[in-house]
Amino acid sequence: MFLDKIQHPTDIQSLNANELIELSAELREYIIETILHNGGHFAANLGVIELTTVLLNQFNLNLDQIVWDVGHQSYPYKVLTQRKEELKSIRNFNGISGFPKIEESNFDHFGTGHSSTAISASMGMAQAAKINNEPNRNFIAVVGDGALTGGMSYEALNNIANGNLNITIILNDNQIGIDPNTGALNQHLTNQDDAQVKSWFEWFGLKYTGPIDGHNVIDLLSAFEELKKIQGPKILHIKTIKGKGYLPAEKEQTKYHSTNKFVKIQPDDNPISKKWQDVFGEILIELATEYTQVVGITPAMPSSCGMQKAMDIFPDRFFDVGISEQHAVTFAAGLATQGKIPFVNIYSTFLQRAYDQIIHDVAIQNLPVVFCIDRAGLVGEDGPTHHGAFDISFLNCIPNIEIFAPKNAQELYNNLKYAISAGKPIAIRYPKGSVKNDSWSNQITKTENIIDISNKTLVISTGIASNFVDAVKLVSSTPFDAVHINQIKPIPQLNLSNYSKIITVEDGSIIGGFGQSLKMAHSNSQGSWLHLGIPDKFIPHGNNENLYDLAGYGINGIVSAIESNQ
Ligand SMILES: Cc1ncc(C[n+]2csc(CCOP(=O)(O)OP(=O)(O)O)c2C)c(N)n1
Ligand SMILES: [Mg+2]
Repeated sequence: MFLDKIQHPTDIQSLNANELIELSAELREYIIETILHNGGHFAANLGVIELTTVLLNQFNLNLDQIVWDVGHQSYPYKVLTQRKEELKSIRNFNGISGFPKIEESNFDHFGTGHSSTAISASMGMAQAAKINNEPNRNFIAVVGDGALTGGMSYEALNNIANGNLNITIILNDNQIGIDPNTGALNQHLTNQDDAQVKSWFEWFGLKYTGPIDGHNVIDLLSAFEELKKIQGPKILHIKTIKGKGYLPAEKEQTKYHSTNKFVKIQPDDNPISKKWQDVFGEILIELATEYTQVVGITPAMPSSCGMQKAMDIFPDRFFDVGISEQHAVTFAAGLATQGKIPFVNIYSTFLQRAYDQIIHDVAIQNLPVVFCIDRAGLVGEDGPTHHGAFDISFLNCIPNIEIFAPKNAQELYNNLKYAISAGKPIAIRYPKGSVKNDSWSNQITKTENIIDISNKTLVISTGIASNFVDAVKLVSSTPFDAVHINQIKPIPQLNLSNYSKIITVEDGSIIGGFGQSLKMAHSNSQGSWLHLGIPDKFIPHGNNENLYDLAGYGINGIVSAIESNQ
């Protein structure tokens, strides 16, 4: 057993080829066993086992640094860098993160989670080393073929030849992202246009090596021996198989991208309820059937956001544009100028990438783009890089946009349908997980914001936070009035004159969020205000129930806010 003997990653530097092959086999077995049991990103990790062992054999982590793009494939690296036992707790509350994280380990040299940052980050590191006159240090960016489709990668490549930096890009070409990749780059990679791929990278000023078999330790070793002799920026193109060594994952790579949803055997908290993205996908097909102007865009998330079926039915009107949130939004804006009604579906956390496009291309021109913001609010195990904490706050200050937060499937339908005739930008945010009431009809029932005045305390909530408040009604010994608000912007005017205490609850950042804007719109109300939501800190990863409590707006937090004397 080699795996158990590794105390420090530099121990791997002394292993020979056969020992590295053995270590890889042990590592693969350990990852398969642990992650199938615990859940987590799966297939991508199996594809980089040999790469990881060889990288740690060839480079010296006391000097050299590695940036894993997206970072969902960093599990083997975590195991080999003193976190073997901790892998068993990966993504759990108080366990290690599912992504590289600077505060977790000295060997995590740069935190990732969102894609296409690795080339820029390692260029920054290499530039600093150059300024510090440290010519012997190597900086390595491991980038997937999916991550290479993201705009930041191109911006970095455009600068990479400046300054002769000591940087090595590893293109981990497994010919898939979560779903099959799209676009010209992917086509060249898939068609194995090796000469074209080589000349494309050389055109940016990179020395190109490859493609080689990324599961062949001997080939990897000799490629690195040669690469290390080359000064300046260079790229090693490796071909790998996502899910390598676990046949079901090799066969169904999308399904096995992340295993907690599919493989792990655990009772779902509400197995009969549909997921928000599935309800979204079904409503989208209904609306696209009824309204031919409806078009749809997803940046690289067709399965996860529920748009795949619409893409299959309407291949001319629904588009997967690859990891390109900025392009997705401006592409939608262009479509909208021509009378189309684009439904652009982007997770809250990834929409952060397209902030200027929302303002400059959509809102200023008051174009009817519908932002379908999935995974809004806390997302559990993926943690702070993926929590959808900020969308209400960052959209609230943009003129022309209306913002909605449905609490159930009917409201999601109402909001999506309204967006078709609104004639302006609409944002509809909904969370990860199951929908509490997952049926809808095409008879719109309008939410009236009626408050049945009978108590001194009023709880005002939006989105799924209103479901939390419904649960509180069943357990709180102190009576209170409650109202659910579906439309966050423009914020509604409520009659609050009866209340001495007003509590707002939202699954989003307090600063600039729903509660604060409600308070601002009711500046002459007499009651005291208390805002529950995500406080001014980054919430860690873990089970959402724990995280809601930690953030203070879980059922316990709402009950104690109601019962406190303030
Ligand atoms: C900015 C951004 N958009 C979307 C995602 C969601 N996402 C996570 S992994 C992934 C696919 C990455 O594909 P690739 O780089 O080829 O890695 P592989 O899983 O194939 O190893 C996507 C789209 C993300 N992490 N960041
Ligand atoms: Mg890939």
